[in-house]
Amino acid sequence: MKIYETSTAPNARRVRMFLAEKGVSVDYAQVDIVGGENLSEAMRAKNPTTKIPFLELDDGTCIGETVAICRYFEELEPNNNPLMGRNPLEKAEVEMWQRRAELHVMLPIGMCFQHTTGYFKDRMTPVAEWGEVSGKNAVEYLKDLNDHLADSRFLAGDYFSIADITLLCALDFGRVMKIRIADDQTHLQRWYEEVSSRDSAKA
Ligand SMILES: N[C@@H](CCC(=O)N[C@@H](CS)C(=O)NCC(=O)O)C(=O)O
Repeated sequence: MKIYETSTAPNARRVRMFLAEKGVSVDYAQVDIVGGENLSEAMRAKNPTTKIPFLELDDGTCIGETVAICRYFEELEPNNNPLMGRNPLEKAEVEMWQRRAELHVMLPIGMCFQHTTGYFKDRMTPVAEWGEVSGKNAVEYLKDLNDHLADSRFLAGDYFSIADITLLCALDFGRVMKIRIADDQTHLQRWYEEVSSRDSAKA
C-alpha cells in the first residue's frame, strides 16, 4: 500500500502524525500539487476529487479523505494507541471535537490560504474577501477553544486524539497567513506546547 501526499500540505501531515502515533509505517509517494500533478488523468483515475492525501491499497482500491484514511488504520490496529475513542462516549466526544477542529479551524484556514494567496488560481477563482472572512472566522473560534481548554487537557478531555492532530496541523498551517494563538489565550497556548512537543508532531 502507498499514501500519495505532499510533504508541506496540512492534511497530509494529519495522516503522517496519526500513523506516527500508532507506530504504523507505510510508503509515501510525493505529488507535486503546485505543478498540478494531482490534476493529471492518471491521478484522477485513482482519486477523482484530485485532493491529497489518498491511500492506494495493494489491490488498487483508493481511499481519499484524511479521516477515512485514519479510520482505515484505526480499524486495522484498534489496540495500537487508539486515537478515535475507546468506548461509545469517548468516540462521540472525539468525533465532536474532530468535526469542530476541521469545520471551524482547518477548513476556514484552508479557505483563507486558497483565496488570499491565489496559490491555486490556475484551477479555482480566488475571492480575496471570502478568504479574509474565513481567516477571521477561524481566529474567532480560537476563543471558544481557549475557553474549552481551560479545564480540559486535550480537546476530548484527558485523552489525546485525532481531534488534537487536526487542530495542531491547522494552527501550524495558519501561521503561513499569520494566524496565531493570541497572547492572552493561555489555555490554548498550553495545549499547543504540549501537543507540538510530541514526537509525532515532527512527522
Ligand atoms: N477533504 C479533504 C481535503 C484535502 C485537501 O484539501 N488537500 C489539499 C492539500 S492539504 C489539496 O490536495 N490541494 C490541492 C488542490 O486543491 O489542487 C481531506 O480531508 O483529505
